[in-house]
Amino acid sequence: MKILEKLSREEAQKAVKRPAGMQGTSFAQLRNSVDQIMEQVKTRGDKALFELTEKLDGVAIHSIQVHDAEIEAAMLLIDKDLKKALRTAKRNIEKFHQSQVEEVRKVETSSGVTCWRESRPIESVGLYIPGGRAPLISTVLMLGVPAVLAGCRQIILCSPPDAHGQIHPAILYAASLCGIREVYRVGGSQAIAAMAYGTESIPKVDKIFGPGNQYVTEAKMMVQSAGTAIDMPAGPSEVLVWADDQANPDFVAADLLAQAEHGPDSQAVLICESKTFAEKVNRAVGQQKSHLSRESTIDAALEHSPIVVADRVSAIQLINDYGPEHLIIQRERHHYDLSDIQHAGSVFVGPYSPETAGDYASGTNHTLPTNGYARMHSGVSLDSFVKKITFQELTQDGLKKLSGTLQLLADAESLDAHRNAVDVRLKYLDETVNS
Ligand code: HSO
Ligand code: ZN
Repeated sequence: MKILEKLSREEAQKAVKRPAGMQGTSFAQLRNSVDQIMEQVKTRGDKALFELTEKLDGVAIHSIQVHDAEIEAAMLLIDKDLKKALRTAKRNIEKFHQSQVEEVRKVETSSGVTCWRESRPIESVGLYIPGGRAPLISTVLMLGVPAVLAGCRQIILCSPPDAHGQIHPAILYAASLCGIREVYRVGGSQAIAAMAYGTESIPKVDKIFGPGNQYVTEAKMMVQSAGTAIDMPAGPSEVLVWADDQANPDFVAADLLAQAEHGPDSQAVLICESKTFAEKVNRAVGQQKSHLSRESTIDAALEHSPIVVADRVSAIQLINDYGPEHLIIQRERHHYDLSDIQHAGSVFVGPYSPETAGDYASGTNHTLPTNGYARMHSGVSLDSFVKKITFQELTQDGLKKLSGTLQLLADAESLDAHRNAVDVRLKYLDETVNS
């Protein structure tokens, strides 16, 4: 990794600039083909899904929904230790997300005026789980667990079929562990279209969750502007490790590599205190990498992943300017203050908190804002699956006391029907109390 020293704030920002995604004509082409796919699914439903799956995934499927018998069969294919690991992960994720349930707090804002807020589940949600080289089994839990805890009435899952028309058995197992039985073998932007518009087989949902490639992301952006909610705009995964000279270079290198294996467009940035430490990490990266299977992906990712040598003040500035999806702090306790961290998706504190823990099983959610969106977005949580309704109740006295304020504001906005809604009540109270 390239080591950069003595950078100004602007130079540092430039050094960690995320690799540009698709632009110009290739982006226009992508948008155009997603647009066509969406239109086909919208107008021709299941028929289009069968055709597109054959054309794009290269497999002729006979049914879109995965049958119960297939789910049962998948159970038998999973190793018992993997089942146990998934159950452990699920338990921790459940515990942490359960703790996010907010109790209802009634607040008397002024005498006789009570306001409160209650959560209600989003009725129907669609979870998208990418297939491909690495089946994201853990993402099933990260989305399924909070959806079930929130009480969503309908939870469906779409994932692309493999060359035999099957969904990876571990994905099916994880889904059924969460209690999700409605699984569809459809992937790509056609899956997003199906969940947004509904087809004969796939119900239309209110909100779509889950990661995916550029086609999936573009489709999610399109349905969002047409009225279906989405979790967040997804981009390539990223990590920023902030280390001091006392950190273990092997740990730091391992965390950078774990991120880099996600994809050639991933980014793994290190901020440290000295060139000597940076060089140690570079050596450790080289050593560990040679034992890893995705060496070429890692190499591609590390191409745009620098090591920035910076003091504490500049480091904090750069972290907050960048807004990393994952921030790992490998510094002695007196070398950082968590309240300085303003923008990050999820923070891993101390040498024994690798991102891998949060990716799989510590309990936090791994669906996080990328691409600097941590500056204004949160990761997926229980809140992502509910919406909140506000309530209020005013007593006779409460309304009387607030009436002057209401009347004045209604007058100021020249909305006399608003004022009237207060006046008729005051008049009624006056007449009944005085009679
Ligand atoms: N690091 C990814 C999540 C993940 N890692 C899934 C492994 N499996 C985005 O937070
Ligand atoms: Zn990961």
